[in-house]
Amino acid sequence: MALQLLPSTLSVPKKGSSLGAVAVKDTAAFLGVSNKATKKTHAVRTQVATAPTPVSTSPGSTTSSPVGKKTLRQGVVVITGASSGLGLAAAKALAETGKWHVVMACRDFLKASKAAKAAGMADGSYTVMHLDLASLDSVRQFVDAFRRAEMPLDVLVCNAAIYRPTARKPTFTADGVEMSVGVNHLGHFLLARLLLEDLQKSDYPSRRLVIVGSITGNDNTLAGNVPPKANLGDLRGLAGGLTGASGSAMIDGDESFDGAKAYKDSKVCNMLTMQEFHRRYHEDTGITFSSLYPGCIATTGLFREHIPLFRTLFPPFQKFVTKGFVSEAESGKRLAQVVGEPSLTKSGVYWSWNKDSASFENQLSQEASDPEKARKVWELSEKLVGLA
Ligand code: NDP
Ligand code: PMR
Repeated sequence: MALQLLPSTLSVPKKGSSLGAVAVKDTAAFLGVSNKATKKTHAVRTQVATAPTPVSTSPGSTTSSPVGKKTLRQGVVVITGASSGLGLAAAKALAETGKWHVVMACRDFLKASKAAKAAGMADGSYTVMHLDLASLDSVRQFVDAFRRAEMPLDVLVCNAAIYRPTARKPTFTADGVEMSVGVNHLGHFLLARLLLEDLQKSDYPSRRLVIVGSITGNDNTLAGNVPPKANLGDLRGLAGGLTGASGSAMIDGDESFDGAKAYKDSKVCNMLTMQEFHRRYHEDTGITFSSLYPGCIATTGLFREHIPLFRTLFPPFQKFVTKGFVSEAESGKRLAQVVGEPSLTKSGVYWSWNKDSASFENQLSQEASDPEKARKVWELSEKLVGLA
């Protein structure tokens, strides 16, 4: 684990406990890159870390032009799972604008660093920080490390996911919860709940929490009707902790494990969580809560566990038959819009794009928009991550 490889090399400024109400372990995996501020209009603080790549930059919270006129400072966006696919493409698209400093929150530190470099992201436009969503301790450590790095938080993107379509048996997170729901939903749920207070503190004009959803969790579409269909049932499995050992590893309580369904169920949880955040916090905080279906990015690492034949046929099938295919670069631009476009500030929306790549507010399926289910998922999730 990156945390075991890197902690002694770290030198992140420590802050008082005022920033965090949550008890966390004093371990952080923070590594910086580059040291050059690029845009005159963005005040950028430079911070030196005694890590293998020694220097990182982070945006300051105040800005003013030489004539004293206020200008928009560089925003800070945290993207989970930015080491490949959609997350990496969005990180690149945002960093390239010069308007965003991207915190790549990744489980494999070296992979993320290499991916950023290979993608041509400029030194100083991003920071890689360790986050393993399969461990609630790691989530809390990430929050602690992020706070000690003294960057503002303007936008959080919950993007990381795993998909285990061929798994016949469940695997489990460090906390003993079925892996797909543990990583895709519960890890993000804790992360978003903890970082909400940081989003609230931000002085950025449009603060956002984006949770990536998917068409395959929506059975009001053809794609969402491909078996196995998402179905959370009465949530009895989630209530039982998804431990598998003493009960079910599936949210609906089904005794038999289905990796593809577990993924789709987790996506329903993602979309329900976004809406519940909206209902609970939008009015009081002004934060925009949104989800999206970025299109079918059939070439990403998400399908790494699928059978080879699927991986060969899936991209042409999506390109030429369903015509739902999008490139990683295009999907990255879409997610970047949800992060920063002034026209996409509406809260509670599940964004999609039409064939001309124009965004529109999409309809969620009945289950993925059921407020009662969203409330129950929220309350059960709180218990499972130790917030209630
Ligand atoms: P990728 O596999 O390319 O990216 C997933 C990312 O999540 C990787 O960076 C991966 O890290 C990271 N990740 C996995 N497990 C963990 C963990 N335990 N802790 C931290 N990070 C983790 O897939 P995509 O880019 O396709 O998926 C991104 C999002 O897009 C997901 O939410 C997915 O549900 C959604 N989506 C994808 C679609 C598609 O067609 N591909 C369609 C609709 C939605 P690592 O690099 O180390 O493996
Ligand atoms: Mg699907 C318009 C039709 C459409 C779209 C947009 C998708 C997207 N898919 C469509 C149709 C079909 N798919 C049809 C008709 C079939 C039966 C042949 C089909 C099959 C299929 C499989 C086996 N599709 C898949 C799989 C997967 O394993 C992928 C999945 O469910 O991953 C969870 C998948 C997907 N199809 C999509 C998208 C976006 C996916 C990946 C999804 C995701 O991350 O949610």
